[in-house]
Amino acid sequence: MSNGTDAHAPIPTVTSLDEIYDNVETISAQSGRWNNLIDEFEKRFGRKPTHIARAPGRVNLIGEHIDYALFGVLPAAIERDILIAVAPSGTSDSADATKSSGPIQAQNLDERFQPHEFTAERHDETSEWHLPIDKTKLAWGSYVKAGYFGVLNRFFHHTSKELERPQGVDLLVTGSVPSGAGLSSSAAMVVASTLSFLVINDKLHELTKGNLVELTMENEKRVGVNSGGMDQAASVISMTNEALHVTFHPNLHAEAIALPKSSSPDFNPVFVIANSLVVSDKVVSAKTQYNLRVVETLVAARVLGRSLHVQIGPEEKPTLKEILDRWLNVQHGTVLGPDDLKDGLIRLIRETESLKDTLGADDGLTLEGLIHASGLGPREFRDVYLSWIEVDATHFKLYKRAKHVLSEALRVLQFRDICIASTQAAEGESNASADTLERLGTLMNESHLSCAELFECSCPELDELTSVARGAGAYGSRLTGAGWGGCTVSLVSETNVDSFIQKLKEAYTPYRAMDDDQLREVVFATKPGGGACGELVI
Ligand code: NG1
Ligand code: MG
Repeated sequence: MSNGTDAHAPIPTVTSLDEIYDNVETISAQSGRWNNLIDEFEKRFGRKPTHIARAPGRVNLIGEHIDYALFGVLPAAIERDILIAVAPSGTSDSADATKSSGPIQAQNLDERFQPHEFTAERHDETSEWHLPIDKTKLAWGSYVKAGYFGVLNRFFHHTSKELERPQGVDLLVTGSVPSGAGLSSSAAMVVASTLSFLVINDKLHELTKGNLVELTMENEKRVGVNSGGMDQAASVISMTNEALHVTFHPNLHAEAIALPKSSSPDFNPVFVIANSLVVSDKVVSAKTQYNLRVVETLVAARVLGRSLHVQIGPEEKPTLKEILDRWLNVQHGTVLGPDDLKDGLIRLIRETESLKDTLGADDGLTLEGLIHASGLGPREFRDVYLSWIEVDATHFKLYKRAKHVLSEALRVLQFRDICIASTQAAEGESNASADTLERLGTLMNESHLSCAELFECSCPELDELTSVARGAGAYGSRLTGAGWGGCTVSLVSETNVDSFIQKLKEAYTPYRAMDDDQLREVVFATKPGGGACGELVI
């Protein structure tokens, strides 16, 4: 494991303006963007920013919708990112330090995104901060607020009379991660905004990278999606040129995985991202899509566990990973090694098959059936599974969801094995062959099929685009991120990248009328980039 992925390592500081100017020579390709942001900040706020926080988006190579079941995933940061220029704006004397924070003025370089101005109020008795976020609408300012709220409640939540007042902050955002595209613009926003408030309030040094991942996970949930921690981990910890195997249970852990390479471009793998141009608005559709899947996979875990005589307390809602560990009698807190985990998954998939009817088979269980299968009373069931999250469904498909999660968790480990073996075989120098690419590609294709048929998180356009991609020479192609729209990721040999992109343009109708610049915005090859705290990539 490289040091940079150590979740306990301290966070290097956000780039200060001095560092930016010191590094201006190496900023090269990105320098226009950074300098423009600094100039615009000065125009709008009358002084230079003191810092720039940067957080990248990510592509998930494999492991979809399993992070919230606490199984490991394999994302990589991409070069596209969110930059936030910040400076303290001081506190106004008239405001009462014990009652409200300094004012936040948030602006976005993209004119479609309106400025937001807000302050947070402190509750008199509990001393908790109050900063309402509208969960029914998708607003970029919500992500800024979510970052702020987390920092306030972690660092400014004390009952002592000597209350420290959070700084007012002016901030200006610019982003190159497309939103609603499964490339995690939301996590990049939350990570960058959390970093901004930490640095201005001089709290950055109090956190490790792992703390930052946990804090940003909590922050993002406040916007309304009960997501796992893949995106935040990838955005914070990723290392240039490596994918990240992130595991969540029993602890957050990140392992850098070198991707296979070959000296022959014919076998050198390149991951190409293609946007289906269907925008997936996860916050708005959470009740019938993302959050519903969270509930389905949790109830599936209970029903499966119960049938396998696993101990589950009435008020608990263990995830599928926790059920697997208990079923295998893994000691609390012990990390199950990859080989034992694979064996366990294979056995649990078999059990799931044999419990197909109990789990609602293909059509799913009604709410009544679901409550019955859980072994809980209606009231207890609602308290444990439905009181904290809003969902809307007539049927709950436990069998299909559990089968997807367990088989996808297995594919992640198989993908990881292939990457590691291809590096080890050549004593550190990866020697990818056609066979390596075929095996990785097959896992990606299987992942897509499972997302489409079992997890039902694809859409006709994603199915079409992945199938067009296979026809255009990809070894494998799958949706990436939550799905229901957004992007695909395809594995293509370096030799074929240009012809692959050309073929997609001809075959996928929404691309046909595009000129080269427009096409480059929606279809692009990517190599793993550095995370917000991995290395300084500017
Ligand atoms: P996207 O839609 O790419 O942001 C979401 C979740 C992830 C993960 C994937 C599905 C958020 C912030 N992230 O990713 O945690 O569950 O879906 O694998 O919602
Ligand atoms: Mg997101």
